[in-house]
Parts: sequence; structure tokens; C-alpha cells
Amino acid sequence: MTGREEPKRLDDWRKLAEREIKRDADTLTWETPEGINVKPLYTEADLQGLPHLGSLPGLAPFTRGPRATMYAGRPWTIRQYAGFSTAEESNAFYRRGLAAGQQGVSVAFDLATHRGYDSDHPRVEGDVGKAGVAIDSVEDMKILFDGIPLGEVSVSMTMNGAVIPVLAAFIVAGEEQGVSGAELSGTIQNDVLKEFMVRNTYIYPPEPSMRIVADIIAYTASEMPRFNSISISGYHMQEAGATLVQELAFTLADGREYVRAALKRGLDVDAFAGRLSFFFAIGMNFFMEAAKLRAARLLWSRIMEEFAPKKASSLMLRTHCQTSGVSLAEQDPYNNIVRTAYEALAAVLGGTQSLHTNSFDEAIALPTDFSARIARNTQLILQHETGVTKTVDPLAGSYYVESLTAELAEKAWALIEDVEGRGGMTAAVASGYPKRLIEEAATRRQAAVDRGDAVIVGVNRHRLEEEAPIDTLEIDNTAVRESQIARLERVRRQRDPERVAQTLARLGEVARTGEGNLLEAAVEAARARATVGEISDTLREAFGDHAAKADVVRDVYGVAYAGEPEYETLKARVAGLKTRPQGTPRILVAKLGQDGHDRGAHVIASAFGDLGFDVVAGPLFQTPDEAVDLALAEKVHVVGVSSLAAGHKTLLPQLVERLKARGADDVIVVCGGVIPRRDYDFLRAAGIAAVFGPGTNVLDAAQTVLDLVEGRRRN
Ligand code: DCA
Repeated sequence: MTGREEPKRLDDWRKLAEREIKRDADTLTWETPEGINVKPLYTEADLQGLPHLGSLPGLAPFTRGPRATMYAGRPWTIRQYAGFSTAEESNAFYRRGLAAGQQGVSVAFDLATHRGYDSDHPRVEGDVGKAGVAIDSVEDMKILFDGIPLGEVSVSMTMNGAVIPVLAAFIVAGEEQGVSGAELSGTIQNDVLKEFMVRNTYIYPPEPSMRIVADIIAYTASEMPRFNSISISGYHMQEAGATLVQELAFTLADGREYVRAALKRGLDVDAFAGRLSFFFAIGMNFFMEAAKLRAARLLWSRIMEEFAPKKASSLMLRTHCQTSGVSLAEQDPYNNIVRTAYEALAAVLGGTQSLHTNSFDEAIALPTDFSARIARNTQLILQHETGVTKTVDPLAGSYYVESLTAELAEKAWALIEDVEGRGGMTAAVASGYPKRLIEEAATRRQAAVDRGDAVIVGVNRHRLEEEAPIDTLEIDNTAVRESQIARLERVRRQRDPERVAQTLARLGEVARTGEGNLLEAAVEAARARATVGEISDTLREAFGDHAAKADVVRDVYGVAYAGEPEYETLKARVAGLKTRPQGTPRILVAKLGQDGHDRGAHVIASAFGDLGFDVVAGPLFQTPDEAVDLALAEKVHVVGVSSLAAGHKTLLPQLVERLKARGADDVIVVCGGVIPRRDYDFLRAAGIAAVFGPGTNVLDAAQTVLDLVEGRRRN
């Protein structure tokens, strides 16, 4: 069919279609959260005038892939993100994975390490070894990679806040394994802007944080040419609720900002641009996700053209992808295997270089050997059994996917320009603009799920009457902490204290004066066995700590529900309390420990606020004592703790105890987030009035909290 004949034939199709469905064919158009109207039919006419068509893989602008042969030449890297408990346990887990077909390592650190605290620091009691592996010094790092040849296996490390001490410890562990910096291959995340926006494992304020990024780019460009200096990440934005357009735009705008920071530091663009890498989430909107990666490559080459590089590889976007964590459900968890497989296929059809597939139990706990095997095999089966590796960019030319690629690129470009108009990403992040857009999108998404407009099988449709429990991994946080503390003490006993003091003093000087490279100075300190906490504290003294302000988005959740009887009834009940003795119900939405995942807390704060509750949004990283102080000062009826990083069994009982000790046992404590069912009884026995696991309908949660406030329910 030629383009010219199309309009007439399309009319015929429309008539036929409307006869089939007995309504207007336009009612089949689906408006996605990105604001893209997905039509039921795409034709050759949709390709007309698309500016990006006709390119080839391996050649700029790389829409069809960064390599000429893509997976036909070499399949993507199966790189599973993992880490928990001690370095010994994580090392054994990596070795089992590599023996079973995994091709690269990706380290998950615990939150104490992320935030630059040694395992013996009092603020991290509930966090050590929980959501990742605890690393306090080079000695831990050496154990982590024992028997894994660092010159051969590439290692990615998700580290942003404490990136200087952790990368320094990695470099020294390599050295002591006989592998020089020049031989090390891998990636460091080192993407701090998205930490301020969504992930929250920052330590220092934005400006010195950007200097850290630039120093690492400079150091790796000269000393570690095989190492990717940064992994510019949209993943956490999508996890926090961003639409795909927001994820694309903010990630690429972040990338532009890092390039500017490196150039400002005097680097030549071609000296570092080829080692910038990216990281995207792959959710359930299958074709849109594949198109997103194609659009990302197209837009990145457009952005990089501005800096006039001479090497074509400087225009190239290479990326890691991870299947979406938020798309997984606690309910009917084996469905997650299927979700992950579809997402993996979308990532591969989009042309990812490296991929992590989530384990089906990740909505609830850390993966077991069994769930990790299925996740790994999901990729091995894709690589070896399906034939998807045989042809480069197989979706090219699809009317639908090419249209989506163009539309995503166009919409993301408009948002990138919008950010540019606000002075670039650092300024936009400081103003809270991207964070606000993402939170609004997250709140809208939650409302769509709660209303059943967005279907999740096993959660809001086809829910099982009874869930069979699954085996999940539990970390004995106290035992890990004790063993870390014992090793820390040994390290401190065995090192030369003078050398430690000297190297830390030098690091402090580099930080204060701006002369010299922070990573270079930290490598010296790591060689002397200065710990992650000591190196971070030295930088804290020079740079200060960053504290974010907690804001509550208003009138998004409520708007999505306006007129719904259930919502209106609840709102009336809340309003009715105003005139009763206790007054308007007040809730503190609290985050305890180093867990910075605040999407759930924001959605709850926003929804409860719209329902008429007085909401106090607590700051991140509170100790139980600090949360109690705030609860009493604000005279709240309820403390709602959002916990996503497994600290609940340590921190929640402490919170209840502290409230009691202050004579405030009438304050109701509830919690929600990633909390395995097996912990519910424990928490209830510890005095938690209600537990809301993943997939809880927000209105149900609000109703329970209201019942508790009205004294209708007692646990
Ligand atoms: N033919 C020949 N060589 C190829 C081909 C091909 N078709 N495809 C890739 N290669 C080469 C690459 O050039 C590269 O070699 P180089 O480093 O010397 O240039 C090597 O094979 C590895 O391939 P690559 O595509 O770079 O894959 P990875 O090493 O896995 O790196 C990347 C992927 C996204 C760049 C990296 O930043 C990464 O691994 N990120 C992971 C981030 C992460 O794990 N985050 C966790 C949340």
C-alpha cells in the first residue's frame, strides 16, 4: 500500500472497525501516562515525515543500536544486581551465579555503606547488611571479590553517596589482587543528581557532590580507561513513579549536566564521553519501553553533538537495564516471573547492553538461590533459545514502534528544553521541579491502580482467595552487624594510625582547597586502611551534610477520585472528626533509618492530605528517638512508618518502646511498605496497630487508620 492510497483505505478500515465494535473507533485510542495517544492501528502513513528513519546500527545517531552487529556479534551482558549480609556471603552468591551463567557482577551495598557510615555507627543499627552488602574497608572489598578475577569479570557498583571511599576500596582491592587500575573493567553509578531527585542516598550538598562526580570522571579517564565512570540512571525515576517521557528527559538532562561538569574541570570531551553509560528501568508498557531505548540513543547523540566531539563513540549511548521493581506484586508472586520475562524481552528488543532481571520475590524480600536462578535463566533462555539475538534491531520499520520512538523523542526533547530553560538540571533539581512532576505522576498512577483503571493481575483483578506463603530470605541483621564490627576493630588495630591520619588530612585538604583529585587522595587513604566511614566523615567536615525538605503534593490523588462514593464517604468521616474531641486526625508519615525510598511515603502523605488528614511529612533518615520527638511536638494521633529496606523488625519495636517511655502509648503506630507476611505477627506483638503490605489500596489503608483513630478497632 502506498502512502497516497492510505486515506481512502483507512476510511474503509474505520467503517469495518466501527461495525465490529459498534462504537466510534477513536474510543479504542489509549492515552498513556506519557500523554501519548496510542491508536489501535498504525500504517505506513504514520512513518511519513519521521525524521529519524533510515539510520544503521553502529553509526550515529545509533537509534538502531551502538554496535554494528549488536547481539549477533555479542549478546548483552547478563548482569544480576545482588548483595546482602556480609562480604563472605555475597562473594559466595556471586561465585554461584557466575558458575551458573551470569556474565557480570553488580554489587548492591547496604544503606549504611551508601550513606558513608561504618557498621558500628549508632544511626545505622537497623540497616547493616540488610538491603545490600556491608562494606567498611578494603578488607571487606577483598573478601567480596575473592576468587573473582577483576581483570576479566566486569563489576558494576551501585554507589553514589559514598562513591569516593567505595571506588577507592575497589581500586585497592584490585591492586592487591594484582590487577592494575588500567585493567579494571566495570561501572560506577556515580549519578548524584537523581539521588536528590528520587533515590536519596546522597550525603553532601549538590555542589560538592557534582565536584565528586567530575573528579571521578577525570580520574577514571586517565587511570582506568576500561572503566565506565558513571551510570546515568533513569531507573529510580521510573521506580518513583515517573512516566517514560520524564524518565528519558530527566536522565538525558542529567547526562548533559555531567558532561558540562567534566568540561568545566578542563577535560576534553573525547577523553571521557565514550565511557559515560546509562541505566533505564523497563516496565510493563512493552512496545513503549523498547521504543524508549531507541529514542534515548537518538536524543543522546543530539545532545552530544552540541559539544562537538571528534570521536563518533562520544555520541553513543550504551545502557544497562533492569526490569521494573514496582511492577512486581506481593500477591500471587509467581506472576512476577512472567512480568519480568516480558520486560526483559522489551529491554532486549530496545537494544540494551547489559540486563538485570528481578527475582519474583523482590517485592517482598531479597532473592533466594531459587528465585535468583529463575531470574538468571529468564535471560539465558532469551539468549539461547528464542533466536532474538540473531538479528539487529528487529522492531525497526514497525509502524507502531517507529511512531512511538518519534513521539517519545519529541515529548522528551520538549521536557529537556523545559529543564534547560530553568537553568539546567542542577538548578531544576534544586528547585524541586522534576521531583514534583514525578510525585504527581506517581500519585496519579496509584489512584489508577486503586480504582482498577490500571489492571494488575492478582492484585486488583483475579485476586486469589488465599495466598500460599513462599520461602523468602531473612537476614539476621544483628549477627551481620556484630561480625562487621569485629572486622572493623581488627582493621583499626592492625593499621598504622599515623599513616591513616596523614592520608585523611591530605584528603581533607584536597576537599577544602579544590586542588587535586578527591579519588586519588582517597585511594591513598584506602591503602592505609582508612574506613568508608572515616573517609566520608573527612569529606563531611569539608562539604557538610545535605538535608532535603519533605513536601507533600496536594490535589492529585483526590482529583483522580473526585465523586467516587468510597472516597467521598471517607472524606466526610475525616471532616466529621473535626468537631469531635480529638479533632482532625493528625498523622506523621515517618521514614526511619537510612532507607531513602520515599515514593510510598509521598503517595500516602498526598492521599491522606487530600482526604482531610493533617499530615506531617517527616524528614528522611530519622532515628526512632527523633521520630518520637517530632510526633510529640506535632501532637499527632498516628505515626505511619514507611519501610522499604528491611529495617522494620529492628526500628519499629524501638519506636513503640520510645513512645511508651515518653508516656505516649496512645499514639497509634502503623506501618507499610516492603514487609514480608511472616513479619506481621512479630510487628503486631511489638505494638504495631496495622501493617500494610505492598499492593495495599490506599483508601483501605485510610479507612483502617480512621477506624483506629475513632477507637473502633484495636489490635
Ligand atoms: N561485537 C564486538 N564487541 C562487542 C559487541 C559486538 N557486537 N558488543 C559489545 N562488545 C564489546 C564492547 O565494546 C565492550 O568492550 P570495551 O569495554 O572494551 O569497549 C565489551 O564487549 C563489553 O560490552 P558492553 O556492551 O560494553 O557491555 P558491558 O561491559 O556489560 O557494559 C554498560 C555495559 C552499560 C556500558 C556498563 O555501564 C554496565 O555494565 N552497566 C551496568 C550498571 C549496573 O549494573 N547497574 C546496576 C543497577
